[in-house]
Amino acid sequence: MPNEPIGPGAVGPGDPQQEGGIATQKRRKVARPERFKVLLYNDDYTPMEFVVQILENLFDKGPSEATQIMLQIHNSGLGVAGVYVLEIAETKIVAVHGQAERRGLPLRAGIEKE
Ligand code: TYC
Repeated sequence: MPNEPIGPGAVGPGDPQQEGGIATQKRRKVARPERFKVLLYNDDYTPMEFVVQILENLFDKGPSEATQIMLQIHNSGLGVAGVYVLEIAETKIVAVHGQAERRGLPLRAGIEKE
């Protein structure tokens, strides 16, 4: 039902749709876009400082949160760097791999539906 009135109850006095000439607002169902976790994986060669930098620069984490996430990855094998709509998540992964490869580091990122 695309054009349900927003307010409760039937059209009547006080209903925005009855207020002649005033733009009325309709409820529209907008699908919430699916979101995806960007994961970082542990390895034995990437320096901890590099992972913290990636988390700060690409995933907008502060220094303390970036360090926590890096340690979580180091200790458990993987961690969530951020959650994004698909196109942004994919772009972040390309950026992680690009920066790691430029430094000759094996750091890998992946994606998982939230
Ligand atoms: N395990 C790495 C080390 O000991 C650190 C590291 C953390 C690497 C997180 C990758 O995603 C990673 N230098």
